[in-house]
Amino acid sequence: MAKNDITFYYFDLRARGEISRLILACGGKNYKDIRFNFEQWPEYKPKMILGQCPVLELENGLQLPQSLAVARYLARENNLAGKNNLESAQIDAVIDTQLDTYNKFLPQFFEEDETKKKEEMEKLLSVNMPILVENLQKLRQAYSGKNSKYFVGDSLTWADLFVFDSIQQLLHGLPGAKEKYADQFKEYLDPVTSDARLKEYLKSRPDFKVI
Ligand SMILES: N[C@@H](CCC(=O)N[C@@H](CS)C(=O)NCC(=O)O)C(=O)O
Repeated sequence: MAKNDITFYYFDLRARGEISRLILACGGKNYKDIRFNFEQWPEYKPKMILGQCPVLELENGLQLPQSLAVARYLARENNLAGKNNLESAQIDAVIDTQLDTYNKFLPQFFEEDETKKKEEMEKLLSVNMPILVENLQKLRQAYSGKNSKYFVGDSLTWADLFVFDSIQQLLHGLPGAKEKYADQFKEYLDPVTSDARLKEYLKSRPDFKVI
């Protein structure tokens, strides 16, 4: 590994970090993938610009926080952010639509009130997931190129990677989601799973730890 590689810091989880790892894998560039557990976090926290992670540290030491700012930067650097301004906006619309559900899902892992958590998870399954299915279909129909298997235009973008990652997390972490929705999301997962640039990373990445 070259001395001046960029460095990506995040917990040894997928959660808010995996989208950037997927983009980096797709781009094929070397980077240091620094993963830590909750016990090790106090050692890293003071070194992170906002005391939070994920953080991308560039070759010159500059730190970028905020998972989506990092992912968007990496997507642009790796030609996964659309061919023009309009495609970039369509990609953002897909991602924000996915976030409407994902941002309700992620905090449940920190919810200590088990009754509340169960209620929220049930609501996600029966109310938010059907809306997500419908909204993703609408956007895909409107933005995908003719005969394209991708969300926007005719090539893989970080919208495909984001939906792939977020759906995998939901199918894994939301009780009942796999049984109910796996078939409906298959067409969004397949183009990513079969992308040659990602095969090695998807085969070798750590398995789920909670999410
Ligand atoms: N809006 C931020 C949220 C970052 C965030 O909440 N990070 C959590 C992990 S997912 C964290 O650093 N927690 C440890 C802490 O705040 O000490 C982003 O999207 O990156």
